[in-house]
Amino acid sequence: MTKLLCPSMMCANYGCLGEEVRLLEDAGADILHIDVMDGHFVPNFGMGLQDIEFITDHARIPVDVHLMIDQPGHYIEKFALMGISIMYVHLEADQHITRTLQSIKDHGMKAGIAINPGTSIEAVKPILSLVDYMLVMSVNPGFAGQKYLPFVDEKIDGLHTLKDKYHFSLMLDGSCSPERIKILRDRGVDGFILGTSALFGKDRPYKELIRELRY
Ligand code: S6P
Ligand code: MG
Repeated sequence: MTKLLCPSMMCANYGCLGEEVRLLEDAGADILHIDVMDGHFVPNFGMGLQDIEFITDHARIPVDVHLMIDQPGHYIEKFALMGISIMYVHLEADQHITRTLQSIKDHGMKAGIAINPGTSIEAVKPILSLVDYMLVMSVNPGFAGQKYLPFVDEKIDGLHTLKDKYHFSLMLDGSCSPERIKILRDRGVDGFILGTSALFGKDRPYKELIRELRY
């Protein structure tokens, strides 16, 4: 299976967001990744509903939202109406995670669960049968441009062994450099969120960078 390459739109140039979407699609990106932060679950803000709507209006490829907010279940209907394909909620941010995951599916979206670097496999295992996409954070959520936390590798190996039983795609978010993508693809990661480590701020065309990341 080819890996999923998902540009993180919080790293894009907001001055020409429509053009950025077009260039990323032309470059062969698979899914546009939108980080949503409430200044409470994580110490940062962004992106707003109007930004998300702008992107879903312009995009021809699937768009996901990564909700780094408390009580993400309150926004399911809104995101479904906007045409979001995958809704990631943080295990640590929701008191009723199974209800939220089921409701995401009932609204026609794919259910994604995100876990912080310090959250264990044991904590997420009971709900894996409800999950379509499992997003492992390899940096503390909230900011781009951070250093990879190497202890997360062990969790990736553990989740890899559970993929066949529970049928989810294993995704990685945080400091996904070209070198790391190569190594972790062979260790069972299906998709990578591309930020400043692999794609943005490189002064090279997205098309070229994404072509190189395919191999
Ligand atoms: C971080 C957020 C991510 C970042 C991405 C940045 O909280 O969820 O999606 O935008 O990880 O990538 P990089 O390569 O700059 O670390
Ligand atoms: Mg993210």
